[in-house]
Amino acid sequence: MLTGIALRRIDLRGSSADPRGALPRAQLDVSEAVERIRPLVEAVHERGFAAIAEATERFDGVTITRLRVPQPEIDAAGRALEPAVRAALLEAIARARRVHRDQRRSDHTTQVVPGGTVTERWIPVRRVGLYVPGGLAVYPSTVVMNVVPAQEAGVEQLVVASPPQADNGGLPDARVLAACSLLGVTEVYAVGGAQAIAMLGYGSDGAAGPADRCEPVDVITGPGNIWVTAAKRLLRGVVGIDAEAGPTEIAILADDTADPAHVAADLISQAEHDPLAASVLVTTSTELADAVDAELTRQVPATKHVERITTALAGPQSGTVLVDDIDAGLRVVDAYAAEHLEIQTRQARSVAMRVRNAGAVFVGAYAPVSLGDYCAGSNHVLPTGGCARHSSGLSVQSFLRGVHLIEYDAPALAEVAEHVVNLANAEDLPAHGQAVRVRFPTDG
Ligand code: HSO
Ligand code: ZN
Repeated sequence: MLTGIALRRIDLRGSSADPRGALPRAQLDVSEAVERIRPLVEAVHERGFAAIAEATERFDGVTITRLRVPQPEIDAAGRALEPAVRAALLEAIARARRVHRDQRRSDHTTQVVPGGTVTERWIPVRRVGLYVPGGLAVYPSTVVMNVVPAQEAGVEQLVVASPPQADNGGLPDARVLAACSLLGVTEVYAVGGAQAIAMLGYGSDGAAGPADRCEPVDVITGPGNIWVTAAKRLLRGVVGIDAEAGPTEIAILADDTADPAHVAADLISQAEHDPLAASVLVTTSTELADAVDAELTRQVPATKHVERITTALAGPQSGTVLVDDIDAGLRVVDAYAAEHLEIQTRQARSVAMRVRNAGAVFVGAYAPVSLGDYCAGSNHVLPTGGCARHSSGLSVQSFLRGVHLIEYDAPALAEVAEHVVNLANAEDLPAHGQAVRVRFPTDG
């Protein structure tokens, strides 16, 4: 028999101190994980398939005889997909496509002076590796969230990697393969964890001849557990990496107008991902805080994944923070920089517009995080662990590089030559100035 569930309370009322140190936060040490994962990443770099197969045996309990999923398996998964899930995925794809299509950027030329222009070209990277996790749950929706922005950015080669499932004959989950099929992704590898990130970053030989090898990619995106996150951090620089997207987080800023049943359901929804998931309520109302605890006590036992959810809600990463007013609440949520932030207050939109740090902001009573997880059109690959302070969620921009095209004619260069020479001399780099002067020889 479960006793009551109450989120740990942190009372910041009456305090004007920086809330940062007082907030719930997971004790994840990615830097330590980086050191633990380094030998595996190096082994994949050096020994390719053999090292990937060993790691897969050890961590996934699956013996692999090839890396790549044969096309007929992807097609078959697409055909076998349940109609209701197919319809839902197609709706999710259509909505995500509309939002991400609007993110596309066009080249822009600035005329700096007559005869001198700078054009910014937006060029997609050529080849990307999209990681789709498959541990406690399987994530066809994450295929959508990775693939749609890459396609809208114009990336030529999209590669999906997802862990082999013992109960699917060593293939990735059938719904993940089906999502690949719906999106037209043909290059799929049955490899997960840190070994998948290393394979994508360095490339690898395969077991079944040249058709089974994986060429290195230019950018790796997608969420994952601490090992995947650590491997991505290790590979940064070898390839481009999106934001660190680790165990999921939800923060809810609520006042006394919020419905405690909704707040509790939303906190539970993200706790369902992982015992390390974080659910944080920030509120001006002790009545709401009490009512949410009562709702958690009522709702949690009725969920499918009671243990996982209870562990997440009881962990040091979860809790209720009491604040004096919405201004103080905004300071707390900015300091926390949640992956997902819900605003359930009076005038929710104007409060939301004052948020500085969050991966995505869900406004009002009818925009729960789970809408954004699947069907809002927004992206669900978002920065966690405070990274929303400096990083954005996945978007078309994640797959583009802005490249300047500099075009000056002779008079335009001549006009600014003296400034270049003077700056070059000031930096004691006179050959820089000379490279301009040489174009304008003077007599004597
Ligand atoms: N909340 C997760 C995404 C997800 N939820 C996928 C369900 N499926 C991280 O944003
Ligand atoms: Zn979710």
